[in-house]
Amino acid sequence: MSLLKQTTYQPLTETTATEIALALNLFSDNTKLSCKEIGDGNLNLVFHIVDEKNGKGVIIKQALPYAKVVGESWPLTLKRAKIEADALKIFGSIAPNYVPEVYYTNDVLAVTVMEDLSHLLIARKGFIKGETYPLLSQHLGEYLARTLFFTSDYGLSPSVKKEQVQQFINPELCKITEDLIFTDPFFDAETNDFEAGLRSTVEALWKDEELKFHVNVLKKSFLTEAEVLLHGDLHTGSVFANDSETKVIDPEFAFYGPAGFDIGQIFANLLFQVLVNEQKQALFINHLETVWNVFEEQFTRLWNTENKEHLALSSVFLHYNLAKFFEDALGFAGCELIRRTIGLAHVADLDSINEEQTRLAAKRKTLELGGILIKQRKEIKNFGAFIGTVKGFL
Ligand code: SR1
Ligand code: MG
Repeated sequence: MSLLKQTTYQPLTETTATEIALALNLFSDNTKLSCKEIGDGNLNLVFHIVDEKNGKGVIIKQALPYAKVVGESWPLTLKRAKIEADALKIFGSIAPNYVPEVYYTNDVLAVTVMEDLSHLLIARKGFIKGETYPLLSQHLGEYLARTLFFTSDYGLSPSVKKEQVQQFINPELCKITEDLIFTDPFFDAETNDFEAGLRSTVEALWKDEELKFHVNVLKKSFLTEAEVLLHGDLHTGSVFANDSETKVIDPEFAFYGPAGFDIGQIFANLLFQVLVNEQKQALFINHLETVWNVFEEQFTRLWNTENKEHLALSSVFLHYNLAKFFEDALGFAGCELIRRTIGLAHVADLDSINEEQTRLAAKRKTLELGGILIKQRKEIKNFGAFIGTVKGFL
């Protein structure tokens, strides 16, 4: 039976992934295809299939029934493939320049076939190699403004908004975030992973009651505020880029949550470069500023021109929302800085620093800055004050 008609899940191999590409008529007959599994993320298989004659390719992504980063002992719903494909379609309709095109989905096999982005590089890897991607922050600011406005109560009709909230109930993936970002790094949890040289700093963090209060407040916002459809895992490993293009991938953590969460994850993942990339600090500060300025400017334009809620057309209410997004983003960025330093899922920006004392010093800075952003987010009223705080660590 054709794989595409199967009624039970099976993990793909390079051979069966190629069969799918052929069955979907994505390539001309009799052409020679090559296929390689290239997934290096924490959760999924990713097959890159290329027509050897003309170099044209597709990506076949398949969810595994467990978290690859840990192994089969951590089962994980296959429904996340549908969440991801549905989110790609919605984000693609709102921000087509910044999202890969989806060609085909299969819920039984938990498969999404999509645009080949192999001419681009994962932004985090590019940064570590020395790339700077001059347009990345302009593009991310626009992506954030469009996706966060057009999925909000101000960009959707009330009924469609509620249908989408329901469609993107994503309990298992949200639980991962609840645990790995908002809970485990703040006590002696088994999932934590940090170097012995950080123990005293980490133990001090576990005893910081003020910090834990604020993390609880942020976690409550994540649990309860269905403001916008979030990507939900918007770090620089979820962004493909080159000097002219930017594409946001992997929204399997998508759900309705607080807008500041996506913005905060972008802030934090750019901050890693600000803190570790001494030669390019100014450039990455500039990226941070551009993300926020473009987001603010374009969100404001959409608010004033596309708003579905007549009563909301007030500059005071717009500024109330923007200030809330900014404050939340700082807090969520702080949580991301901390969890990527001592939690289960690390970032290469820090871990690839070879010299131990330099690496530990960088990690102490991300922990301290994370704590300050969480605790002082209400006092850091604007972008200038945010960068002033960051500069205290350079
Ligand atoms: C078990 S998943 C670990 C992390 O990888 C994903 O990309 C998310 O960031 C998650 O927290
Ligand atoms: Mg991912």
